[in-house]
Amino acid sequence: MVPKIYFFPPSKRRAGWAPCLGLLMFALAPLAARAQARPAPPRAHVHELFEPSTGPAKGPGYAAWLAYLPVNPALVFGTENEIPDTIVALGENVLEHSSTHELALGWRGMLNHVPRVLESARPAAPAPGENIVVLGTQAEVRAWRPALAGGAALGPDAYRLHRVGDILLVEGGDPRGVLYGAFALLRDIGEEHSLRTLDVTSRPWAQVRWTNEWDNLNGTIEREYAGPSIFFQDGHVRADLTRAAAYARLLASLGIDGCTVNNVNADPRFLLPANIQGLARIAGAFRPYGVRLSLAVDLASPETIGGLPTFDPLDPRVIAWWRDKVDEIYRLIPDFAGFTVKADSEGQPGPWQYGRTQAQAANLLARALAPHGGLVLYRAFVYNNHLNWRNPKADRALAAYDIFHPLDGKFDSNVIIQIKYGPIDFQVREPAQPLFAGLRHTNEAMAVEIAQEYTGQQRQLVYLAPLWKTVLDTDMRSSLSDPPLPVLDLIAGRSVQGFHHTLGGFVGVANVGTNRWLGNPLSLVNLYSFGRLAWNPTLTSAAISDEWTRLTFGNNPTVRAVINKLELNSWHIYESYTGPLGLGTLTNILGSHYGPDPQSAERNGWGQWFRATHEGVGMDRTVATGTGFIGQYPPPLAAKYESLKTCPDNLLLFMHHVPYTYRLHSGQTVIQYLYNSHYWGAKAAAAQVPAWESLHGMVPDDIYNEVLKRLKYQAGEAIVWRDAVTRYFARWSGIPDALHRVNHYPDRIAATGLTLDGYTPVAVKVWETAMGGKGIECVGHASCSASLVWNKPSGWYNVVVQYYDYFLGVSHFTLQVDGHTIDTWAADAHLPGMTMSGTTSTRQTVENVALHRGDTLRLIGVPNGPEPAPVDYIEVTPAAASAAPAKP
Ligand code: GCV
Repeated sequence: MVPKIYFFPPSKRRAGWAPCLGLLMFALAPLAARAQARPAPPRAHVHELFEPSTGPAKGPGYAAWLAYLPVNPALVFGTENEIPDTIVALGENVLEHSSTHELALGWRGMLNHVPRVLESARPAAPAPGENIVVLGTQAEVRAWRPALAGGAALGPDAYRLHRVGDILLVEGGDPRGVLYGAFALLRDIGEEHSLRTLDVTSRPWAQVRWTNEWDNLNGTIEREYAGPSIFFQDGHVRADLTRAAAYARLLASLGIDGCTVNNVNADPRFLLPANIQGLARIAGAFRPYGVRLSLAVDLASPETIGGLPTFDPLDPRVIAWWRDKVDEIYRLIPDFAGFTVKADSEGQPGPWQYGRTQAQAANLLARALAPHGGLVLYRAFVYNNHLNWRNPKADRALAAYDIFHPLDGKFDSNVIIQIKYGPIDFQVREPAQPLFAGLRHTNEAMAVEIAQEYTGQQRQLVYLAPLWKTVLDTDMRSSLSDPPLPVLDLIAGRSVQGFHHTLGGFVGVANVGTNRWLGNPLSLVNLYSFGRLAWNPTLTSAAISDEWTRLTFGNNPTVRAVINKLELNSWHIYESYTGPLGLGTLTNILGSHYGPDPQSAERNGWGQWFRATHEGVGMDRTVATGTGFIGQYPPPLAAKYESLKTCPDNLLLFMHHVPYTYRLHSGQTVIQYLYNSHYWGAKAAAAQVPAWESLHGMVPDDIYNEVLKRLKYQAGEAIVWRDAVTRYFARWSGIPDALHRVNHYPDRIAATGLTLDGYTPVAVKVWETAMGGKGIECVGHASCSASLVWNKPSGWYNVVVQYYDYFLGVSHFTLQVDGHTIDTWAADAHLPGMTMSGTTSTRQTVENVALHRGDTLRLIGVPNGPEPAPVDYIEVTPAAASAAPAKP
C-alpha cells in the first residue's frame, strides 16, 4: 500500500510561530491534496470539516470546547521535544481522515505545532527520539503490528489509548471508535494530563446516544432559545450546512452518534421526496463525524401526504406505504438512524384513533426499518391533557406507566421506548419516572432536556448534570435483598436483574440554534455534560464541569474554581426560587414556560397541579390516600416515598399533601421553608454576579460581557420569582413570614403610587407579579411620566426601575433627577410574553445616584408598538457610599 503523505512541515523540526494565514494555508493543504489524490467518498464532504478559527460562522463561543487553547506541552509529554511530530492513520476511511484532521487542528492550537500527517500508511518503527501517533481500527492495528493489538476485542465505538514506547496508539473497535479515541486524546491534552504512561480503554455505556432537535421546516424551533435552526430555512434544508457539519463535530467529540433533526411535533412534509433529498445533504454533512441522521415522523403521514384514506397501523396499505417510504429514505441516506415518534400526545395523531396500541404503531415503523438496521425511538410522553382536576385520584404522573407497562414485551427488538427522566415534563426536580422499572422486556432510553425550557431558557444559569444524575442514580431494585439497581443500569441495553434489554441509551433535546449553539456561553456545559454522561453516566457532575471549563476557558486554576463553583451551585439556586420541595417549576405552564405564574398550573386539564389550598399544599400521590402513583415504583422505593418519615424533603410536595405548618426533616415548617428558600435563592443568584466579575480579564471579553449581562438579569428575575411565589403562598396560607420580608418592601414605591402624567394604572392578571397587583402603562400618548418628590435624607442611592419588557415592541425609558437625565435605556430584551407578568418583568439599576430632599425623580416612558412602556415599581436603596453628596 502506498502511503499518502499530506503534509510535511518546513525543514525545522518544530513549526514554531507562523503568521496565522500562512499557518492556515498549511493546515488546509492536506485537505486540498487529498481532494486531488482520490475521489471523495459519497457525501463525505471533507471541505466542510470545521475550522475553529475561521469559517463563516465564526463567533464567540462557536468553537465551544473544541477551541484547542494552548497548553503546557511539558505537562503532557514530559518535554517539548517529545511532542509527536507525525500522525499516521492506518486506514483510509472518512472517519479516520476526520481523526487525523482533528488531531492536526489540536496540535496546532494546543501545542503550537504542525505535525506531518500520513493516511493509509504503515509506518516503520519510529527513529530514536521520534514520537508518533498511530490511529487505526483494532483490525488495522493487528494487520500492521499484531503484537500491539493484544487487548480484548473493543467492540463498536470503543477505543483504547495506549502508549508503546514512542508510539501513541489510538485504536478503535471500528472507525467511529478511532474518531472517539482521537477526541479523547485531544481532551487529555487539553486538560494537560500526562500521556507518558497511557493505557485507557473506554466503551460507551449504551448503544444509543442521540440528540433531538425540535426544528421546524420554516427555520423556527419549538422552545427556541438560541436563534433559528441550523438545518432549515423558509420551508427547506439550508443551502449552507457548515453549521450542521460543525455541530456534528461537537457531537462526535462527545461520542454522540445520532441526531433527530426535526420537531417531534412532526411536519409530515419532511417525508416528501424533495425534503428527503435535503435531509440527505444534512446526513452528508454529519457523516465525516459518524453522526447518523434520524427523523421525527407523524404517524398520520400515509393519510396527510400519502393520499391514503387511513393511517391505521394494521392496514396493509399503510404498512406498504411506510415500507416504501423507508426504502426511499435508505436509497438516499444509507446510514439513516431511524425514526423518533410522538403519538397520541398533545394533539399529535396516534394509533388510539383506530383502537390500536402504541406497540402496534411502533412495530409498524420498526418492521419497515428493520431490514436496513434502523431504530424506532418511541416516546412514552403520552398523557391526557384534559384531565379532570376536580378528581382527587386523577394524576398525569400515572400516564406513562399505565399506558406502556401493560405493553411490556410487545415491542419489536429495534424499538426503544424514549422516557423523559421524570413523570411530568422536564421540571426543575422530579423523581425518576417509574416506567424505567416497568419495562422488563422492552428496550428503554432516558430523555433529558438540554434546552432549558423549564430551567431558565438559557437566560439563566442552570447546570443540569446534577439534576439528571439524581435520576440516573435512583435505585430501582425490586427488593432490598437485591444489589442496587440504578436507572443508569436499566438504560444500558443489557440484561440485568430480570430486565432483558438488547438496546438502550440516552436522548438529549438540545435545540441548538444559530446563536452560538445555546446562546448563553455557560449553557454549553449542558450539551457537553449530556454527551459525557451518555458515554459514561458514572462520571460526576463536578468532574464534567471541570473538564468542560478547562477545555473552554483553559487550565487557569482561578478560572476553573470560579466557573466550577458557579455551575455546580446553579441548579440548587434556581430550584430554590422556582420550585423547592418538589413543587415543580411554578411557572407559566400555559404559554412561555418561563416566569412565575403558579396559578396557571392549577385547576386545568394539564395536570401539573400542586393543589394549594388554604390549609396545605402538595399532590397526594400516596397509595394509602392519594392517586396511587407511588405504587408504580418497586417496593423499596415506594415504601420510602409513601412514608412521610422517609420521603426526602426535596420531593415532599411531589408525593404528599401536607399542612403549611408541617415540619420538614430540617425542623422548619413548610411555609417558612418556602419563604426562606426563595429569599436565599435570590441572594445566591445575586452573588453569582460578583463571582463572575472576579474573572474580568481572565476570560475573553465578549464571553465575559455576555455572561455578565445574563447573570445580572438573572439576579433581577430571581427577585421577581421570589416576590411572586412568596406572595402567592402568603395569600393562600394566610401565614406571614416570620422574618417579615414577604409583602414588606420599605424601599419600594409602587408605580401606581407615583405622580402619573399620561400613565394609567391597570390590573395585572398574574397579580403576584406586580406591587399591589397593578402596574402602569402608557397608552394613547407619545410619552408618559411617573414621578416622586424625594422626601428622605439626602445621600447616594441606588435606584431600581422594575418594568416589563414584552416580546414585541421596544419602549424607551429615561430617568431624571430634577430634570437631569441620569440614565436612558431601551426595553429590547424581547422576553417571551406580551403582558405585564413575571415573564416580562425586568429591571434597570442605576447605581450611586445623588438624591437630595426635595428632588424630583422622574421616569419617562416612550411606548413602542404593542409595548406601552409598562412599569411595576421604583425602589431606592442607600448606595454603599452614603455620605451626603454635593448638590449637582
Ligand atoms: C415538542 C413539552 C414542551 C413541548 C414539547 C413536548 C414534548 O410539553 O413544552 O414544546 O413538544 O414537551 O416533549 O413533546
